[in-house]
Amino acid sequence: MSEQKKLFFGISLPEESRQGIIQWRADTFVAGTGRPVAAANLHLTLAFLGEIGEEKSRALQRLASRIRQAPFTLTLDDAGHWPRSGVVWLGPRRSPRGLLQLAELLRSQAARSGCHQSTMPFHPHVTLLRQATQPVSLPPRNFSWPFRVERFALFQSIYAQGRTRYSEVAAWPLSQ
Ligand code: 2AM
Repeated sequence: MSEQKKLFFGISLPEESRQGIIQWRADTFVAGTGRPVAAANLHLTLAFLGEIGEEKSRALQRLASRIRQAPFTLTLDDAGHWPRSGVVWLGPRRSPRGLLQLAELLRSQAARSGCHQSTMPFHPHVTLLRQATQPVSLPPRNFSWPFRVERFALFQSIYAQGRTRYSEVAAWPLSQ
């Protein structure tokens, strides 16, 4: 059997937005609120695939390469806390149609290939803090990070020496 890898489709954030966000996070949340996600790991998941083998990964990459969609602007201007999963997140108050279409397509292709998809509605988010299980005081919604999304990627989640990092396996441009 081929080696299994933990994979997901997602969008990475531009370096400038990442730096702005981690500075804002440090200024906004008191130390000990949770475990901060490393700047390089800030991303938005479109479709989680879980542990899959090479053959399924290649089939999903072929399908992803055929997606024809225009770029869109994503504005991170909302924040929230999910106490059960211990996640503090940033997301858009209004999701661009292009983002929802792209996630819907990737999620349905994943489901048809046997990758279980959560029955919960897709809630686009960038995880900022993990293990935040105590009540969190959320900041006023006076922040906004807009950026252009011109590509999406398949990432591998690699856990080594107590750290998780996400490595890009392949990426595709958004262009019609
Ligand atoms: P999270 O940030 O909300 O934890 C890599 O693990 C990425 O896949 C993370 O963005 C994570 O979301 C997401 N992820 C992990 N397990 C998942 C699952 N079972 N369903 C949906 N997304 C998942």
